[in-house]
Amino acid sequence: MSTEAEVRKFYEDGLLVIENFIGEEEIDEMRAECHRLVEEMNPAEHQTVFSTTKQNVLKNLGYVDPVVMQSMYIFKQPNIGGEVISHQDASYLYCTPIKVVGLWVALEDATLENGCLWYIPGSQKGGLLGDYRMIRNPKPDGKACVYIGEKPTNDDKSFVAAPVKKGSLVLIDGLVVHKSERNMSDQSRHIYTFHVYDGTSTWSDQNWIQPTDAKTFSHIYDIKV
Ligand SMILES: O=C(O)CCC(=O)C(=O)O
Repeated sequence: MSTEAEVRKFYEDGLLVIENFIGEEEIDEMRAECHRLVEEMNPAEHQTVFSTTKQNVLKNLGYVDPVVMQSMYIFKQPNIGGEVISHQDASYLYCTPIKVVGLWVALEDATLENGCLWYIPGSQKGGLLGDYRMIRNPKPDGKACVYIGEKPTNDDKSFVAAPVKKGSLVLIDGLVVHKSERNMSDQSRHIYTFHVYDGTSTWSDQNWIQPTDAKTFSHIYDIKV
């Protein structure tokens, strides 16, 4: 993200596509690394393997102390890759004030057929809809997490597709409503995503994910590359 126009567009829409964010070599490395992790994985030993310091994207969004609290490799396999229902990331990754962003990197082309992202432009401006949140269950009734607030409903017609080319970065505001459809095609849709909050906000101790001694959250500006 290099121009003010891009920053403005992100604030306006809640989602921004930055093409050619990573190149073929990095894509191949990430795919190989993710496949290795899946084969050999001991989750306690791994933190995110991807660093964004090169393009300092988060500085341009005004993040003072960007903290990575989770990362995911999503395979969305041909014909069987499931849908991700519409949601706001802040329902799951809550902090006050809410300052959360997802950095979603396409490791393959993401198309209408293989389950690209869809989002409601500007929906981030409405705040956390219904104050809907998933929290750690305060009751000892066997469920790890429960939902509080009112589950929002979204009009399917308001969603806009965001198909992108391999190597693109998609910035997703923690409050923008987004989803992805099932992969009904013969092409996989591999992506790597990680979520960041600003360490100047207070991470909710009700969130399902918490830093532990064994696995602390990563402060991006402290990562040595
Ligand atoms: O890639 C997808 O299918 C959904 C990803 C998503 O919802 C997210 O990264 O917040």
